Amino acid sequence: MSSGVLLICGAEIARYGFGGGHPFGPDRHEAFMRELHARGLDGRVRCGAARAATREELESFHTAEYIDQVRERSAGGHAYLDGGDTPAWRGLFEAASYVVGGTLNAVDAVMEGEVRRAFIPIGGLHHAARDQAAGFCVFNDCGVAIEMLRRRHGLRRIAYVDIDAHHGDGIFYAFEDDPDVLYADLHADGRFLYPGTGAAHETGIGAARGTKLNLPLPPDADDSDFLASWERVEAYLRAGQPQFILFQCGADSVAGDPLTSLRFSVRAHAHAAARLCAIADGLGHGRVVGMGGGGYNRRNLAEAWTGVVQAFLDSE
Ligand code: V1S
Ligand code: ZN
Repeated sequence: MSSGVLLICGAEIARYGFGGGHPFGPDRHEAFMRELHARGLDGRVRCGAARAATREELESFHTAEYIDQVRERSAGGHAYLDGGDTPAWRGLFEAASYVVGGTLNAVDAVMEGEVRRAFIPIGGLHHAARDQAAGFCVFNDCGVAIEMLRRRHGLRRIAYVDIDAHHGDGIFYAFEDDPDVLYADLHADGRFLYPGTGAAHETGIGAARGTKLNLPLPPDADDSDFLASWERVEAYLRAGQPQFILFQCGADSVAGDPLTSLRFSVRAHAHAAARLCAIADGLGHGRVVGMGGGGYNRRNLAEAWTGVVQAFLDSE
């Protein structure tokens, strides 16, 4: 078994974001990289650049019509891809394709045994649907990763774990009827926060009925609420025995985020990362890929995500 942690970073993914004071600004990558350097962790990880996802890879999750629409609107600029959260700009199609390619690089490196863990800060774009942009998310890198883990790497049971403050609706509804996609999501109760979904009774449909774990929290939930729900995530994963764990570790669940009112400390993110590594190791494969997700307070995202990378390194 190989060791080491791969970090996908660089200008290709840093460009993904929106200017003009939008919360998902392109400065988020730099905020994270500075903290990684300040903690001396940049020299302890292997760094890799992202590549652009191919059309075929994008089509594993998204519809051809939607991909064309993103290309056209982003070439034209100046329009929203959704109801007002996700502005199009010239170059957005390419930037969004690099985020997907970066997550696929991370997944491929883990599957090829080069590393056991990998992290991509500008990834985890969990709101994009197969045919629609939503909530700052153009292409759903997590969804493409799940599809490619199956098609390219032949895996069947894949776990998606999400502690971003917002419910991961793009993933949840895309795989709602698939019992082999394990889904565990801690988020602020949808009655109080976008996208309004992810109630506890949403456990999957059809063959997957009763197999998904949505854990909505009160809008001001703190670390003790997090830990109580997290116990259920661990039990769920141990019972489900996934062959790969994707971890969307949005830092907007940390106290002080301008978009949400959850009050986790950054210790929650490090704890979740450490426990996921222990679970993956216990299952005999050790495969964990972290994706940064949301987080709009720059200090918080820098501390939460470096905490995740530190936990990945400590688990080696
Ligand atoms: N929550 C929240 C939120 N805040 C904003 C927002 C704030 C300032 C801006 F200049 C632009 C947008 N939008 C929202 C949400 C979408 C949140 C997406 C989170 C993404 C993630 O962290 O989970 C993963 C990367 N959208 C809404 O609440 C919808 C509106 C209802 C309000 C905002 N207007 C702009 C569109 C409609
Ligand atoms: Zn979020």
